[in-house]
Amino acid sequence: MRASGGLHLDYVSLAEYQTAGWADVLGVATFQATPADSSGMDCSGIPVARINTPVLANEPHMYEVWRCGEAAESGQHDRVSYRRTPDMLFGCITQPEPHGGRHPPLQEATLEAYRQICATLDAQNYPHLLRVWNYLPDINRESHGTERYRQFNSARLHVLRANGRPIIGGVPAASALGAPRDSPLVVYFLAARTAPIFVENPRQMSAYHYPRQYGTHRPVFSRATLLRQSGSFSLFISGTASIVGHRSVHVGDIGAQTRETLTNIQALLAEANRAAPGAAFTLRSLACKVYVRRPFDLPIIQAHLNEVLGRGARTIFLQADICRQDLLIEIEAAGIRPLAAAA
Ligand code: 3EB
Repeated sequence: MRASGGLHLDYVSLAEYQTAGWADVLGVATFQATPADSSGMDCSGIPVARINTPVLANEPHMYEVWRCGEAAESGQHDRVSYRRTPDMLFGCITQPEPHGGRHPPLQEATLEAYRQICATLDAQNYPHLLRVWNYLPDINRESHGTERYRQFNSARLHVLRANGRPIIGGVPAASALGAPRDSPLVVYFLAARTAPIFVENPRQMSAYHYPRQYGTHRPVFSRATLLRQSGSFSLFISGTASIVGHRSVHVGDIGAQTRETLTNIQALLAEANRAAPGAAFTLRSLACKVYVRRPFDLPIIQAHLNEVLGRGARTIFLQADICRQDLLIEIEAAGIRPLAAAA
């Protein structure tokens, strides 16, 4: 996915990763990382978010590589490793859960991670969070009387509000998935100096308005964000699932959940195309990351996706728990379209 001079995204295998050029890489996320990978900064100064989710269907180790098409500069702000261009910053933080503290351990880790992210953005002057990826160990487990995903939501909302950032409306696109027990919390993100357009899905209630039954602290994310920059439109679609309104639908039916998820993404694409005239985002122009709760569902999921996306699609499949127990699949996506197409 390459737009002249602008941002682009590739999913590559270990072999491709090892032979790739580095000059314009902004940041990397690795899935089921090899033991040789280390989180934080790798030897070439590129920030690497190391996530322990098993890779399904693709090669065993996959690399999500964000390139910026220009020279970039690396840095470290406390625990946040980052790399930046004049317009954009990629950062990542790995935060183990502390022993002790006023709040449950995952909540403490999330408070710390988001404080560090906000401090980095303030110090480097990239005010606009575009996209945040959150990987929470054991996301569905209850502890201290609440589900760990809710502990995360409480901390995320708290820090963003305390930092003077919006908690409804102008909030980043996001994903929040499970990681294996005993993994650290890993958060990586893209931020910009230009504000994005915030896109909601007419088929779904905005997550920041969800009723309290999903937790007293609402999930702070937009369904998608759209950035016009460096000759292209970049579209970041949040983790999207089989939710209509605020309810999970097709409980227990992986085929129907997959179709509903794709219908939701289609609805978001229609909204994005209204906001970005001429960009003509289509399902086939996206790079997709598919989170699968139960590996044995993969053949059904792939059959549906092949129909809609075509076989050549840039798609990776990861085993991960979804933040609601009744959801079996979640799909996130990114698309980059040259502005020239907007003529
Ligand atoms: C949903 O639509 C499914 O808490 O950051 C998707 C994307 C979901 C992001 C988050 C949660 C998050 O509510 C879950």
